[in-house]
Amino acid sequence: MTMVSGRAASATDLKWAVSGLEVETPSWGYGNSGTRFKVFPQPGVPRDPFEKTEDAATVGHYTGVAKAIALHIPWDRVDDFSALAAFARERGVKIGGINSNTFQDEDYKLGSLCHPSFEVRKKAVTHILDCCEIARQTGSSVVKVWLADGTNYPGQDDFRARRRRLIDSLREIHPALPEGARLFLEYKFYEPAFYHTDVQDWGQSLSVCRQVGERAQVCVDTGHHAMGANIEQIVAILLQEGRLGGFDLNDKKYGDDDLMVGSIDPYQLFRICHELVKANADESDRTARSCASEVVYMLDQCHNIEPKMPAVIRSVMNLQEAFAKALLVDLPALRQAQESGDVLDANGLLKDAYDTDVRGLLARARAEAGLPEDPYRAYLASGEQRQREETRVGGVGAGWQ
Ligand code: AFD
Ligand code: MN
Repeated sequence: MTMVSGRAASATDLKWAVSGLEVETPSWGYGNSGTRFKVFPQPGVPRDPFEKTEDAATVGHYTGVAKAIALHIPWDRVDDFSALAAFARERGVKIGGINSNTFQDEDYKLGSLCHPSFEVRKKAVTHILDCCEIARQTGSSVVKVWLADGTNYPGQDDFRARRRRLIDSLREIHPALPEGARLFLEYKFYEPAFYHTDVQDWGQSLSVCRQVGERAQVCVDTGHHAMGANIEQIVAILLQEGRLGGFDLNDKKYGDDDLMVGSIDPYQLFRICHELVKANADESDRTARSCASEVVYMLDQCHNIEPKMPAVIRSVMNLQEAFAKALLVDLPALRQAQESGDVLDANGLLKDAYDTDVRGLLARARAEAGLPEDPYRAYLASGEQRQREETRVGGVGAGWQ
């Protein structure tokens, strides 16, 4: 039995994980995906952004918390983005972050915003300015920049020249953000560049964001770190700096595997959620508290061999479980144990919360909110998967094009 401030934990303690948390699901998580070796197409996948939005709405219906779909441009380009946003709203979904794509055009072979050629940099800046305009039309509050930019060989280009180009390019984009919107700069340890990546870690992203402007923040993709990186420590520092914009959530065993969040290392996911819950409750650190309250939680996963919809629903539930456990940490007792140097008690308080099986409490909280107690099983029992596979016949399943 987990005690929270001297009493047994209840569904109320973790209610936020069922009716406060907001999760964005990625449009590309519903389409066909794979690795450089093979894409295994699946029956029933959406064929356009409208059908992707329908899938996102279904996930929102079953989970109650995933009521936004993140778009990827040009994969999700439509003639009228305002119409797509209206279509989404009619189904209880909003358009989330607009993810730019400066990594698939032939011109971007040697980079985009960091490219040696002014013309190529201009093309990339124009694309991201277009993403800012799309965000304005959809009412999105995030424009996301992830750069594949880097080099494959020592001597190929100059590190400082590339960073200068990046900062100058982003300084052109920052003023074009819609009112109230933010620019997320996402880092990645390596791949597709193999010698260096221009925005490789949290420090590089943070230092560039600081030079670009107040609305530039860091996006932490949980699969984008060197082995053994302490991600929860990175999260705590970015919160303290007021520059944690959001997460691209997934899990990994070795690389940028884009596996279901919480499926490989749920204890790490819990420790990350604990930093967010702690910051949200920290009266002594207004910057971290304010930053934590505006963090965007987006799944950035690819379901290459498993059926897409159940995988997305399962992922949302994994995140809810991690947050539910984090909400059970007895923070006053933890702070007291930390301040008194009681190592084992402090660790025990965290581990007790993590070891709590919260599935029953979550089921109760969902029932009280009028939601299926087990969204994953409810979806499987609904027959919706078969219906998708029977009705979505013909056309071309969406993918990375
Ligand atoms: C790829 C990149 C990165 C980015 C995502 C969407 O590694 O995670 O956020 O595509 O553009 O997964
Ligand atoms: Mn990502």
